[in-house]
Amino acid sequence: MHTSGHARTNTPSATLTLCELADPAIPGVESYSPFCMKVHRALRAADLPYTRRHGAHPGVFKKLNPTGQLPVLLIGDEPVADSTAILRRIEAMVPGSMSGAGGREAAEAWLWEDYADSCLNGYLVASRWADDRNWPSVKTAYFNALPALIRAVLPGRLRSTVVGALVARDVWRAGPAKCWERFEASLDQLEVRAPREGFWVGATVTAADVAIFGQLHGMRSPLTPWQQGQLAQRKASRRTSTASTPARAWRSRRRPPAPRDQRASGPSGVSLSEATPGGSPGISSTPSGSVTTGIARPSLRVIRAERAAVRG
Ligand SMILES: N[C@@H](CCC(=O)N[C@@H](CS)C(=O)NCC(=O)O)C(=O)O
Repeated sequence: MHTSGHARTNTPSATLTLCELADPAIPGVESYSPFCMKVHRALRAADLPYTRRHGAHPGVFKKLNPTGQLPVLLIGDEPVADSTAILRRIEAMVPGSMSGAGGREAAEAWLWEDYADSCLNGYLVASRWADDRNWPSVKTAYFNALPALIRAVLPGRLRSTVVGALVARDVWRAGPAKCWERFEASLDQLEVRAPREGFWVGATVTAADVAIFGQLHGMRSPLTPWQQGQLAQRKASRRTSTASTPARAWRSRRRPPAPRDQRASGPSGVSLSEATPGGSPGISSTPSGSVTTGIARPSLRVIRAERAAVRG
């Protein structure tokens, strides 16, 4: 039964298959790819059941996407590449699921989505590929399965290319200290921008929530402990009671069942409400404390009390 409250049109009779990289087997992290994670959450927000297809590297799906990138969503046999295009198709299948109430709200949602995919993604890529503190664990996680000879050469080469691109994008040009200073300033601004009620741009989940979540949550993995710590600090500062919150109401109203293969694989059985509900995707804390992802809205009353205390 459809429970999300969105009016479905053009719902595909075709099956949906998400082509992606391996599941890292970390609870609540379906993928190390922030773009794949974003699509997981978008499909779940829209109540669209899907199955997963994994490849060892993005090139495995090159026939489906000539740019060689993931994710690709197969709608029946039709490949839809690029997370933004996929979210647009989800919106077409389930109107309102990604664009909210439309008009200005939709415009805001897609602008924030672009901000997450470009600006926040720069920090995520820098944290994994450029930051010397994280590179050893990233290298192990990404490349350990390769034959020794390839492992000795490929990671370093790829790293130089990725860091070069980060410099060209001005993410890493002024060096690590400046990059992480800007990152912290961005987190401060996002936290101030977080709405007191509802979701990032309105009363329902939009593309903004899933996109911001994908990038910030991608920095909460053990691969990037310092960045994880930065996010956790904010989470801790807003941790609250288990009182009923909009997020909890949303969860009971809208949580879609996990796809069959996800239930089987375990680690992705985390509810979307941990991922996207309003307030601050990726910044504010979960009210229950039982959730590792910390995105659900805390009690507004407690936040206000905390803020008042800080100001005092
Ligand atoms: N704009 C694309 C970006 C996707 C992307 O960067 N995917 C990465 C995995 S996180 C990838 O496939 N990288 C391989 C490559 O760029 O060759 C989207 O939104 O889907």
